[in-house]
Amino acid sequence: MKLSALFNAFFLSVAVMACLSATEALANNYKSEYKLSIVADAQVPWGQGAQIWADLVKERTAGRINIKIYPGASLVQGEQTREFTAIRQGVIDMAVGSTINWSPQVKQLNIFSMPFLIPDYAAVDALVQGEVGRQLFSLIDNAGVVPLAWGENGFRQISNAKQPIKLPEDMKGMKLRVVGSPLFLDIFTALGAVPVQMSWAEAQPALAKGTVDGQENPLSIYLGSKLYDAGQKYLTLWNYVNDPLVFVVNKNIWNSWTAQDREIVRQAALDAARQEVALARKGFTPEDESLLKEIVNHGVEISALTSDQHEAFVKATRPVFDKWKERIGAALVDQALMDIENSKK
Ligand code: X2X
Repeated sequence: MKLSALFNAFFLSVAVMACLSATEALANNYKSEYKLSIVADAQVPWGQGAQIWADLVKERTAGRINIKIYPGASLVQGEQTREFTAIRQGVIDMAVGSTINWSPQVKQLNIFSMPFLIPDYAAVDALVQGEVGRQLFSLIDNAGVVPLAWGENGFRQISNAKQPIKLPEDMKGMKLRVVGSPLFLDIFTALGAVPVQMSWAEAQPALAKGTVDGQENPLSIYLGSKLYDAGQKYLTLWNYVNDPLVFVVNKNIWNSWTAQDREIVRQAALDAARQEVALARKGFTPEDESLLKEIVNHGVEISALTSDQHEAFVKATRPVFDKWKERIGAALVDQALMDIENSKK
């Protein structure tokens, strides 16, 4: 063999070895499956958005990152207010999570559950895409979880099996299921109802059995979970809080990926989130009421509030707003109020 051929063979084998070690590094660092948690069921927009993210990532990484979705908060045995801690600790690799469920750990996330703070979609967008969203992402990041994109569960509307709710007195003594997040106890206690904390997994059978009278959730969840079949025949559209979702990755998992793959996962989260928000709003807007009509067709009585009725709810929950403004941080709440005001212009 000529010397040059020998050199070529040598360089080739070094190159092959380098390639192999890169593949091995990938094989060693990358898991065969990444567990992605959602609290909702798979078929609602929240679950569809998670699936879109998983599919985009798989396609764009040529299968290097393979994500499996675990609905119903099953990775934390249904205990949805433990989800954030489980992501931080690495029990969960990734999630599309509700700000409500993570607010016990990151108290500023309660801002979206401030009663009657957020009037419409323009206001939601102004908050999550603006300074408030940036500050919340940096708090989530400081808590050890990498936030990538904002999605949406939706405006939460109240349903019950007893009677139409148009004023606070209509819910007096009503047993209403709420998520295990303290702000919700305060809101419904102030309104004269009896809030009962339980997970979403427990809530669905409890509603069907009539152990509780009502619940509050976005219409996509109401419809997706067929709550009209669980006796929830009265629905009030009051837009009292909005429930954004956050697409996140555990920090160690994030750091285990190459820079190129991180960028792919981030971009896929942004793309999936945009589609998810559109799905969550579809059929429930003044331009397209198709899903609202579908709910009516199931024999549900829908109430919208007059401005006086709306005011009665705002007034009754004002002390709760003031108390939680201090807890969340007055500066952040004032920033939100300013951004919402500007979104009206
Ligand atoms: O538990 C709920 O109500 C749900 C599914 O909307 C959340 O996870 C916040």
